[in-house]
Amino acid sequence: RAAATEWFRDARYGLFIHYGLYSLMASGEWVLYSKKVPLPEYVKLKDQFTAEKFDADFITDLALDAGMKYINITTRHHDSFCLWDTEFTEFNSVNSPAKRDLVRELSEQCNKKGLALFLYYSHGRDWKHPHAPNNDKWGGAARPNYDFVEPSYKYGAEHDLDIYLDFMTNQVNELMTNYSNVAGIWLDGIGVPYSGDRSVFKAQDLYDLVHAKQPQTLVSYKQGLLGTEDFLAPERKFDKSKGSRVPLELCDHLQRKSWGYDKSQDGNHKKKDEVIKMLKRADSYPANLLLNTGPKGSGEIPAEDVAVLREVGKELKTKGWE
Ligand code: FUL
Repeated sequence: RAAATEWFRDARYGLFIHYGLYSLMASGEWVLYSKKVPLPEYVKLKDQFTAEKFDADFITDLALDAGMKYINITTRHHDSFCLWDTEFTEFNSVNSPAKRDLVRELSEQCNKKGLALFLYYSHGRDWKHPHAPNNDKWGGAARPNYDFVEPSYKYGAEHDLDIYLDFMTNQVNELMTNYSNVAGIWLDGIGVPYSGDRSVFKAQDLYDLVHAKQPQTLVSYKQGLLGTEDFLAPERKFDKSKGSRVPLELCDHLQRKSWGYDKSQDGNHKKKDEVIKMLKRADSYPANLLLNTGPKGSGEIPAEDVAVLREVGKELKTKGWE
């Protein structure tokens, strides 16, 4: 892992991809929560998920043109929908009209072209799994604040976190088994804002499992849950005075407000100079920049993002990083 860590320190720039059922609603990746979309309605989006323009060959070429060294894709965001062939839930892309394992497609292209692939996995914030953390116990935005009791959610005595932890362990194990050369597991977790005893998430067991399956795989848990993560991955900023023993990665988006595609932001995504500024800022930490694009429902990367990523790549090639 030491070599992987050194590689990561120098990688500097990666492409983050937020893609899922929410992309079809074109209102950002938190739409289920923010619009309190009833679950039976939301899950129907799966029947419209065709991903006909999701093109791993194109995406990996774009990342290379942009001067990036790696890609990170949301294998499963807070809405629970999985982009791979998982045996632990039917709520996945293979079981949709797309009938495709998008993680496999991306993994194959990345391996072929020498790009590293990181896998984003929402750890704990899950708006569909019956046993995921609930608002009563976990506070904050664990579940949508429906005006009714969602019948599938388990509350009170029926709630058993271990069932959910086992589910997540099985899924992460599956990702680590099905795909080779996994560069990183990027856990986006509810554990970070949680004020109680963090050991309840049994995260170390999960990290150990990842490392046992593929020793080179780096693990992060946002800005750090236990302090044993291989790198820190806070959003946008990090308190430099804290210092960091492990590499840092800052993530940010090309849209101005959200990670998942939001139609209302069309035409107003960040421009080349803003991206260069983000890169320089990240470099000054030093940190990598994980820059996000949100493909449309069809899987197509917004044309304005394609253009900006290529322009930045060109500038990096001609002027270098300084
Ligand atoms: C956050 C999530 O809630 C956002 O939707 C996004 O995925 C960001 C990178 O991490 O915790």
